[in-house]
Amino acid sequence: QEGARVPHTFPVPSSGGADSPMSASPAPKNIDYYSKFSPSPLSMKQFLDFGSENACEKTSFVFLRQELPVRLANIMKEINLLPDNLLSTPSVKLVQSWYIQSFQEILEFKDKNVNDEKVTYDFTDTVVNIRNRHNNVILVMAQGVVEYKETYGTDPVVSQNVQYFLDRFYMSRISIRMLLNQHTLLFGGKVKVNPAHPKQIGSIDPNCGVSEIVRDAYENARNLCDRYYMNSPELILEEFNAKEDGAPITVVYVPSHLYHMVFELFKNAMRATMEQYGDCMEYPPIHCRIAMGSEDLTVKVSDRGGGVPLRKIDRLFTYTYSTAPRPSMDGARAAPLAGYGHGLPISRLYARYFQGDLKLYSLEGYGTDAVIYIRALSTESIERLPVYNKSVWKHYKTIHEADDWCVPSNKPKDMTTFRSF
Ligand code: W6P
Repeated sequence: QEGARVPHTFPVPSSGGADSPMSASPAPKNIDYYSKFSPSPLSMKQFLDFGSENACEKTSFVFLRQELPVRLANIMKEINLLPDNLLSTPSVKLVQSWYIQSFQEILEFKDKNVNDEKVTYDFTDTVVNIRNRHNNVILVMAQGVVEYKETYGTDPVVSQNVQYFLDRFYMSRISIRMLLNQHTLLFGGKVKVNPAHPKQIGSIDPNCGVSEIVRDAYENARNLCDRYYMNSPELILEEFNAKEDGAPITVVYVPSHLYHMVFELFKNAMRATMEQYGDCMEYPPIHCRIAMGSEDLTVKVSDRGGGVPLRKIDRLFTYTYSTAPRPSMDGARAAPLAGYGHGLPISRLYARYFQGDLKLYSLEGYGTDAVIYIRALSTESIERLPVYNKSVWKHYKTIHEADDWCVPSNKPKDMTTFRSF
């Protein structure tokens, strides 16, 4: 990997943080070192192999004590490229201190003996602690964006950089948590099998039943909808299996990721429907179509909630747009059904993580189709990971020049100048 070696100063958490003094820490040098490696994307098959009979905790340990510092360092170098105003918010500083702490905890295992059971046991313990330390990262980063907006307003260039950064940062986080989860689920207990999901390999279900997850997500979204609106639209679910006519559609996938995405789509579809039909007693149902083809597994959620004009679709995926300066929620009432928080952009990252996607197609005045694309073949389901290099640096530091398209004007042009008579 050819990386841009740009001079940068390593920020010292000004508020002290809970961690060791940074001046005595070898972290910056080690971050530089590990950030020069590219992360190694794993395929579904490789994840499953870690859970198979012949794989062991030692193999996973040796892989993770290298791969986790690489993934952490790659994204930590990118945090340093954020605009100073954002980098210096207490929220971003706090998140940054968590990354430094976790990075150092993993490095402790660098020269430890693989065959010492105490070492591998302590490692698994450290992995659990790291995962817990980072539980609130999304919440705290969202606060950082709010703090920034309240202080500096919204600048389109900053907004674009924040979008680019958070998409990569959250994708990195999804991937790191996937590694942490697989390790603890496979090696954290006495046995590899999870009693609640005996057929899963860690968090992966080799026969993930799509319609079950869709129904589950619908029922839970419907519960929220009923509580908030006193009513909810019905679900019409259809399956089209082109691979095996009539057979239930299954895929090698992480059920919790699929659930997260469809739950988010149902909440949005329900809210649009309920807001569109006000106090009517009847609501148009939400359609869900699941199709299995040779390349794609597609899940489409369609509502008749009035749709969104094309001009406003991008906003639904924009972190700086959807982070409202704290919705004034009166504590007595339930949380709103869909917060326009970071739910949609993060759902799209889950889809992209294994080479899929999430798209919205809206017909303003009618309704919206939200579509999740998932790779049908597990050989094509490979982690999509951000890497720190020169072009990343360019992305943050390029001076944005004038646009190369005309600005549409509402003012009618004075055509008299062109009159030919
Ligand atoms: C809308 C807006 C939206 C976002 C995501 C999914 C469905 C819908 N429907 O009106």
